[in-house]
Amino acid sequence: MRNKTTEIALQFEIEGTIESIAPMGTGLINDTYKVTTSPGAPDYVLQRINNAIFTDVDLLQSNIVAVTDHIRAKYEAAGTADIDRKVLRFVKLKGSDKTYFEDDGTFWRVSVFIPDAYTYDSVNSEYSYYAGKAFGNFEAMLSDIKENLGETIPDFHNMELRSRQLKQAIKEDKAGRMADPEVRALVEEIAVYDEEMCKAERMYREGLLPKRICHCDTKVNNMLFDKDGNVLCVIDLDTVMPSFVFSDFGDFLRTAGNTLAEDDPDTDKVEFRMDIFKAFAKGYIESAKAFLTKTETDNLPYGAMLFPYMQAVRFLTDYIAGDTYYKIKYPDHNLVRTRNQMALFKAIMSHRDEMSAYIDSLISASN
Ligand code: GN1
Ligand code: MG
Repeated sequence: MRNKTTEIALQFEIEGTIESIAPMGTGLINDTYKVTTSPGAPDYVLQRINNAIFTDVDLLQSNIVAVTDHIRAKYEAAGTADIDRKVLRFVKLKGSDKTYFEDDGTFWRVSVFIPDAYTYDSVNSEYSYYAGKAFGNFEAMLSDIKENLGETIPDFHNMELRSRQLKQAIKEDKAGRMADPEVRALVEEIAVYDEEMCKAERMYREGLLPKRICHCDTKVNNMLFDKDGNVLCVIDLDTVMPSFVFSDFGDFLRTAGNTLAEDDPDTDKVEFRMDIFKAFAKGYIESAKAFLTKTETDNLPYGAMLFPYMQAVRFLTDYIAGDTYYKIKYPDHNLVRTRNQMALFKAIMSHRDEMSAYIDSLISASN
């Protein structure tokens, strides 16, 4: 008897015959499988979309198709080589234009697997420079997209909302975790920076800060490199939506700039790697400077601080609410993640002036 994932993969217009389907990836949200087919046919990536989080799968897939079609058209117009390695391709259902399959309340999609491509959980400064160029370029390519992209998770990176959600979780205390003095201490510490960290939303309301199409999940492992370290493409496009440029700048540095993984409990060893910051900022500004405003570049150091802070708020909210959002491997996982991200936030904050001086030097060198 065929198993479930095979049944589902067969709903899509895939080539060849399926030889095996095995779990892959380390995402905290969706479930991902590699579909290996017979020699000669491409392999595929099958994903179960977490529709508790992405509640509008139709909007999600139409965003992704709009983005990948737009990027593909740009590469075609530029005569770029190897386009199928530089932008994802989502496969349609048999006999339909749809790129997702619904099965009894679960939602699935398939994209073509890009062979000989690598993801990394940490990178050196050389790779960070390429990553900066790639994410700046991704935003630049999407700056003239005609389709109106919707917010696949409304207010995803809105710090004011994340802060309200934490307050709500504290009030409800569903898992009874507010009794823990450490949790209360973390809540107090987070509150100290709340107003300052919410400044992007205020600047937006005052008309000082634009929203642009951003990737919004620029974790270092959401980028594919070839064997020589060249960036092939950006993956995990679920959260591509209008946001502040801080999203992409900050989330890359949150993951690549940390000396530890985001859930490493040894938080005394958390440091912020300024070599990674400098290389990434240089690459990013080189490819994004044509559209970045002065307010945006002046606030990039704030963006670097905002993301570990926001992530700490989100992890702690989930811990207090009883671990309903992020996949966890042990009971305190979200608490450990919170500690780690707060340590990183403070480490980044201590480099604030140095970051600003470096960004200023990049901008003046490019004028
Ligand atoms: C989630 O799906 P994944 O693991 O790449 C999350 C990000 C967080 C990240 C923390 C839709 O990303 O926002 O930064 O975990 N994605 C969503 O590791 O919430
Ligand atoms: Mg991911």
